[in-house]
Amino acid sequence: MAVRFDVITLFPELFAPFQTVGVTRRAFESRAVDMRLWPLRDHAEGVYRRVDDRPFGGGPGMVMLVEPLVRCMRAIRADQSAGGAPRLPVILFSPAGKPLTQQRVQQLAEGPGAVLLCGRYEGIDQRFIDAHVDEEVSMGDYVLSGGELPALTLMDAVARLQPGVLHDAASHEQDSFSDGLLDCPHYSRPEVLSVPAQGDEPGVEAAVPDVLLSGHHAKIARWRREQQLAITARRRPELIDAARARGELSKKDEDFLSQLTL
Ligand code: 4FV
Repeated sequence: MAVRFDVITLFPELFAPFQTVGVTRRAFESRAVDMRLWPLRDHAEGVYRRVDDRPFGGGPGMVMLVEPLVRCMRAIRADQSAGGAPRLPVILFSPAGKPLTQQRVQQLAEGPGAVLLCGRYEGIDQRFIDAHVDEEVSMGDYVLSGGELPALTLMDAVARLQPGVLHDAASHEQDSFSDGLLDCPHYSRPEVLSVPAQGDEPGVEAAVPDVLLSGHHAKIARWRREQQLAITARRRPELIDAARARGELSKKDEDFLSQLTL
């Protein structure tokens, strides 16, 4: 199923790279991801076509106004209906949202899609959020100037999971988080690296782990799994607990973890 994203934004020009660069270009060209941009300014009225105003109660910054957003939503809903698309949920990007996870990305990748609401300024009038927003999603505990980069991030993560977008379909199955763990290290040519130090820059004198050159696929798979477990246990132990709770750790995994020095 194609995944449709209706993107409400004050800066549609920020979305050009998604359509022309990297693997997401393929997702866009194949219509695996159907992105429709809705410039909010088109739905502003009056001489100044205002989309924001000063906050009641005073304080710095501006707040995005309800009425242009309502008019924009009505246009989106009419377009969804006319195109036979379902009424898609509205996602607002905000530091107050639920952190985005690969599990949520995988759900979105199965379609049918969402309306992506890109805020600017201090944020959006709460009355619009209360009436129209189904889900708030955060990219992390920091503050951006707008929701456009979160929208691009989410669409990128969804697009790369679409059939035919990655050269090797198995690639995303080995991603970090695809099995709830962080990814293992990766190596490529040359087998033995000898890059001399230069000035303050250190050299790199290192070989590729022998097991990766062994051609023994079962041993390679085991080594990679143990690398994932070690990296995850040391950097994000809560992900180990979550995988255990889901019953996704084998006895071999548990035996390895029990002897691992953190
Ligand atoms: C954000 C984040 C974020 C806050 C005000 C947009 C900005 C402005 N979105 N994860 N962190 N949003 O900082 O998702 O409207």
